[in-house]
Amino acid sequence: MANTIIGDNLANIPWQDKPAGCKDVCWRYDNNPVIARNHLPMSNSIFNSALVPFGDGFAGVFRVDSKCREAFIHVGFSKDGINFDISEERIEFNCDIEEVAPMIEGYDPRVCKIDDKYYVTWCNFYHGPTIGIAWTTDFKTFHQSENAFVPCNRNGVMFPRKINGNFAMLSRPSDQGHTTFGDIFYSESPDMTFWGKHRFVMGTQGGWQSKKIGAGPIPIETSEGWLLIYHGVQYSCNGFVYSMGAALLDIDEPWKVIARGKPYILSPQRDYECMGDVPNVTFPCAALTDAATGRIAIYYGCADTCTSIAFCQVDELIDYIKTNSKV
Ligand code: BMA
Repeated sequence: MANTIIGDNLANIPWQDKPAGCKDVCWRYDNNPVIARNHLPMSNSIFNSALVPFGDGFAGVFRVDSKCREAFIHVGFSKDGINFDISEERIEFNCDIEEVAPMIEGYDPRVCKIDDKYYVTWCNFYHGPTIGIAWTTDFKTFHQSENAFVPCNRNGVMFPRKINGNFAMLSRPSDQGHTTFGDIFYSESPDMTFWGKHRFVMGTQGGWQSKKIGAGPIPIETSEGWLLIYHGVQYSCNGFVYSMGAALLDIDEPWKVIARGKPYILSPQRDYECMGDVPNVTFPCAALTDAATGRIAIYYGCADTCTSIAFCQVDELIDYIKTNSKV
């Protein structure tokens, strides 16, 4: 089969077939959102969250903004990837590094399994936003490491295996505020502490991705390269609009872009994507994949308020990127 996912099978991936007559490459779960803003009594909103297969179900890290409007990361579990049991308490990271330990804020987590560890990366605060890192094996105890970069940086997204013998991460240098610029960069580390070999991957283009871009889910290894789903931002008279796009990166040198879809794959169009605390935001942070069928389920935050799922098929998505590519 052409255009295949290189990875595990996931028979229990949440899935709905593309609706008859749908002409889009990516389609929404018809019972979105799957996590409501008031899922927890203390939550103002739950969005931009990440999920991985764990045991016979799923585990994840969730961005929960409280009714005090403070953002932290909470752990959660799901049997089916659709119904969630999320902790009311934020994760207390074990950290013996005095300068890193105080958790002032944490948001937009990703989770990446490498060998027997699940690495969580998130937007941490250390004199500005930067990339926090922790690992767990059981989603009970989380060990926090050094922050990856000096501030300001957001959207740290790890690759699911070492590249050239090193851990690898995408990130997006930013500023203290609601950054009006942003390109995706690549870095490597031999030990998850010292990061270097920084490479430019890709920058803004026209239209929906003209203001800034940032990596979304953990890149998906395919026969055609790393499949990167990312967010792109346009500045309109109503403020920022966050859509989703996709690109293919070279397997051995992932800073080299093989193909990049010029049109978006999903943009804020439904009421739950257009109305909320920050209108017009679709922000992908995780993707489940099934190598056997080529199915992909994307988890994305909606309007900085709730969490939804969209589906696509790997071969169709890769064809779409290649046919509509502008590198
Ligand atoms: C970014 C982050 C995201 C958020 C997005 C849209 O800068 O704060 O958490 O979803 O803006 O508000």
